[in-house]
Amino acid sequence: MGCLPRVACINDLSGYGRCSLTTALPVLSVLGVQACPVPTAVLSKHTGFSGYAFTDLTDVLPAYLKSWADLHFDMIYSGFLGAEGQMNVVRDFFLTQKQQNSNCTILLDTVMGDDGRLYDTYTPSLCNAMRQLVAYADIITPNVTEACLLTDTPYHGEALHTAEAVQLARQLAALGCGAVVITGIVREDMICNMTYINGEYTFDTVHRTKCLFSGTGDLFASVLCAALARGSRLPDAVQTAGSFLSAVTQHTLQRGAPAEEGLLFEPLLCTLEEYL
Ligand code: PXL
Repeated sequence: MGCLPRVACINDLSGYGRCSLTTALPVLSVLGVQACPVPTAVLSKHTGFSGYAFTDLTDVLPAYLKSWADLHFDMIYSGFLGAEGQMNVVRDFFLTQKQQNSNCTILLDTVMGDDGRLYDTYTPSLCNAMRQLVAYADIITPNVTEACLLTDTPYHGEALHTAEAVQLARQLAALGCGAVVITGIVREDMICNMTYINGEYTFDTVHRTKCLFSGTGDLFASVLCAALARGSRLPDAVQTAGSFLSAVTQHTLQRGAPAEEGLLFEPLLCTLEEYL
């Protein structure tokens, strides 16, 4: 009684560049959700910048998560993994939390790449580890690039016909997750996020800006996570995330910020609750 929704956030800490934990923590906090970070790697700046320093925290994770065995989380939100060896410890954490609380929702943001390319530190075996984790998730949020990677589908851009998107979602669901949200499907001047649950799908459509900002997927998944932790249904949480992202993207463009700075979400954080 009296507790806030509590979420374990498995993700990297990038000191510069808005992404991963530096996005997830403020978004969850501003919506009144307790965010508990599990850092998978520490980077001086995200991998889109040159010359970043990278420390893999695989060796830190077993003791870190073991010490959390007596804690209960309403959700686990997992994103960027530092190395293939993190897969087993993350999977075991999913399983122990589910055992303690079958209502614990596991949101797996299958972070691997964007715009047809893998992120710098992602190897084929790390992608394979991500594919295996999908079976333990309630909800996954791949972008089009990641949906293609996970299903071994040739990538031909972010524009997908409905039939192609449904086919991808069906194949992703067959990997063993509960629900699939394919993000960033391009339709002319619109962006669609598709929610697929038990063979049923809905598209949420928002205005598209042509500029690609780094960390967009992380902001989407973080808002989605916070809305779900606050009790929203999945299609409503997708709508909340899509609308907020659209507002933040337009704000960022208006300010003329360079794309590598990512989305300038800070000035709009205080409005996020209005999107629920
Ligand atoms: O936005 C995804 C992401 C997360 N974490 C790190 C990254 C990226 C994308 O470049 O480099 C470290």
